[in-house]
Amino acid sequence: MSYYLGLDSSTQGLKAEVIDTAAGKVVGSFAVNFKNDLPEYKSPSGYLPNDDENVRCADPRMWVAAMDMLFDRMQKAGFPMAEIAGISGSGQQHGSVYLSAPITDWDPAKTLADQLVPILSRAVAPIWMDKSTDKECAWLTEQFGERLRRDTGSPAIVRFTGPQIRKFAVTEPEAWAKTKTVHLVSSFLCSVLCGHDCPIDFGDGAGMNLLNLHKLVWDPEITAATAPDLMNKLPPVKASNTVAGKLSAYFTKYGMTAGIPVVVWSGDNPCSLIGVGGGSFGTAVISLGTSDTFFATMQDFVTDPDGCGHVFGNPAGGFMSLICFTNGSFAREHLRDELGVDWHFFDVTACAETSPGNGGKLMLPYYEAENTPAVPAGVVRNFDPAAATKAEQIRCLLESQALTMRRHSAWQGDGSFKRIRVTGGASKSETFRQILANVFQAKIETVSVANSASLGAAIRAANGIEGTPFDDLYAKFCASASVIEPDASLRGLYDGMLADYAALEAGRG
Ligand code: XUL
Repeated sequence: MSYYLGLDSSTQGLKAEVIDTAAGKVVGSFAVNFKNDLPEYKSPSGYLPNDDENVRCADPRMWVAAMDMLFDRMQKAGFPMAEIAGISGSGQQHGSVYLSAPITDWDPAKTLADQLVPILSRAVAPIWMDKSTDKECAWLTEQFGERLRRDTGSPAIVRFTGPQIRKFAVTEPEAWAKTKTVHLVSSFLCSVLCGHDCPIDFGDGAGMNLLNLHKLVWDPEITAATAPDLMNKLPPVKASNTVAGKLSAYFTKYGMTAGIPVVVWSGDNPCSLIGVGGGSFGTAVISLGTSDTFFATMQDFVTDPDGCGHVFGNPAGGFMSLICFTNGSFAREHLRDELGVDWHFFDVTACAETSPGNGGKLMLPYYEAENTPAVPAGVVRNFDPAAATKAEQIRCLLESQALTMRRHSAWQGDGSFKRIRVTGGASKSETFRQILANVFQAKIETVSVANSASLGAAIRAANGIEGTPFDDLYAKFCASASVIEPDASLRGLYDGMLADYAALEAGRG
């Protein structure tokens, strides 16, 4: 048997991707959407309504109800469930589930959601969209300063699990005292599959402000300061290829085989790195969405001195970075509307009418408050837009976006990425891909992977269980659809513009 199931529990729903490693193809894709399929949980966007817009919590019963529904759907669709030889998964990062008792095996006569209720010490699970822990972040920063970033890979971050745990422990001490285990979304759902508590992997564990990435253990001082007795409430932390357990007999009601291996789950970003075939050293991935996200493999553990980028474990070994640029397609759409042009003009004509470097025009495209660097909204240009053509303004935005990505990923070693895989809506623009190739002086590859997190989870299952090397699996499932080479003659031009961009950014501060 060579079918491996990858699950992805995201903010919006639960997805499944099944791969056949012998045939080298995806043999099944299934999904449950919280809004459409589980309206009874009143979480159309994946979280419960709250008067405080900084609070974003989900109902963990919804996540397990989605699991029952998804497997039922797969079985009813006639999918050969018994062929599945192993499973792994991907979870939205940072979210936490609080349990008052160990997970024990499930009764197939009842639903998972009903059986979860008695063991929840907290009815809700804060998710990555929660921004309500400013106070806790300030406190942890006061205690540990730069050490937090240097040792856990990130400064104190509001959505990260450590500050979230602290908020719960401080505001609800009785419920905290009753809590026996704090799981991440990933380790929680892995535990649900196995019918017992499972470890957290290095990939997702690194998004907690608790894991010492030099030693790959929970940091004793930071953990102790975060919440009383936290060390005893955290699951063990393990490498991402660890087999966590065997599938519980509960799932035989969906035609699955009890006892098949389950590989520890990881976070959605670590799984996506694998799913787009980006897990080998020297590769970066740029996902061009509403926000642009840059993530890359790292051989050694280094951190961003500016504190904007994060470091997680790379499921293929070593580390990965994650840097989020808030003004991605948000800025591109804004400028396109402002100029009143269509996407063809934006993506094709504008760059054909202008030339690389664009006479040195640069902008800080902060149409909304930016994450990287952390600054409030406010667009800054080194030229007068009224005196520039529409085409020049568009090239300026695209070149500036490529330059800010290069500048703020340089802490991993400027020029160390020889291959960048691009995904997301704006990756369709060949012009933007050529600009990225020239600015980074790297080969830009597109990949036609629809569900990178669930595919990455399936690939991780195959690697962890069959032992098939990641590179072989990438060749089968994540081949590049197109390649653009950099124009080496433009290296000097963009090196110079990078320095000018840094100066413009410094001038703003
Ligand atoms: C990463 C992050 C998000 C979530 C989304 O730090 O917060 O990408 O993982 O699911």
